[in-house]
Amino acid sequence: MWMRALLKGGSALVLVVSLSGSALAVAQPGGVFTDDDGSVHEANIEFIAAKGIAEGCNPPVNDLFCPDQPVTRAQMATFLTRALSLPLATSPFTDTTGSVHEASIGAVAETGITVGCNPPANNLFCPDQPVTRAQMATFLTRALSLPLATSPFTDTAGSVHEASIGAVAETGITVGCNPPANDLFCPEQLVTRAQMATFLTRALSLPGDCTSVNLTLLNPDAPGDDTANPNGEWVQFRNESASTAFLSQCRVEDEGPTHTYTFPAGLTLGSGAPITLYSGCGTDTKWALYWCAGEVWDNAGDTITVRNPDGTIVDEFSYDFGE
Ligand SMILES: [Ca+2]
Ligand SMILES: [Ca+2]
Ligand SMILES: [Ca+2]
Ligand SMILES: [Ca+2]
Repeated sequence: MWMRALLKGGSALVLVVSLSGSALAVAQPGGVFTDDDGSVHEANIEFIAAKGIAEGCNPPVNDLFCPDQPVTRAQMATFLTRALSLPLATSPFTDTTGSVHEASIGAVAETGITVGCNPPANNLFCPDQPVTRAQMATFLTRALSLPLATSPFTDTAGSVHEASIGAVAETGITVGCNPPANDLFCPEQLVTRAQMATFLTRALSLPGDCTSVNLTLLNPDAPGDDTANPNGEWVQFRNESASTAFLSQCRVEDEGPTHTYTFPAGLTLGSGAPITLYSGCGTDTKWALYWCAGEVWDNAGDTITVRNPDGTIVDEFSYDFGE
């Protein structure tokens, strides 16, 4: 008997496990890495690799993931930058010059995910320091704008990361370190690359919150024939809040749910930042998304609705330009 384990919302080519009782009942290697075969994290490791978030640890072959290696702060910056499609930026720190992770470190600094490792000066990032589980909780809470929460664990009282640990527990990104009781978080334990893969996979499957996202500009009439130039029509949104918004799975509708665009997993929008949704096809960037639907917005009149993943309307605009 064969079972294909599918990732929720992810790629189908993830993990194939033999459940037969025969001598051939060895776990079949799946995906591109061989050193994660059979790991409880394998599906998530192969998922983030397929998404381009993580690469192997033995370039240029890259058939190994080194799942048990701890994640450094510099690597964490790159994982988060790729997972959330953050714009690369100049690093404000003095100890990251020349690092291959420098622009990603700049990105997580720019978005407020990290503030440095030597408060109050915070001119250092400590790129080679490993990330603890407590620090990971804070990075993810800031990256996803999660609401702070009371920690359900007994070993996190008094930690500066306590409310962030509560936040990642509340959302199901983490479930504790001592199953099945899971009343401990092990805040000082180092995050392994395998665990990071699982945290990121769970984070990317979280629905976003677009409450702070408003429709700000609209161009329903493309230059020339709209059906031949769908990228000439577009709508622009802006994050009106003071913090980064996590837009995963929010929807844009054209006069009802039949024409629906869903924001990609992991999409964030910085405070005050705009993002433009074009009706035609193209490659998404930080500032531009492509619906690839042909003409969407009727020139004479139409309604644009923005919904949270749970269906609630967060913004709606109708126009009527007459004949
Ligand atoms: Ca594998
Ligand atoms: Ca149009
Ligand atoms: Ca036109
Ligand atoms: Ca329409």
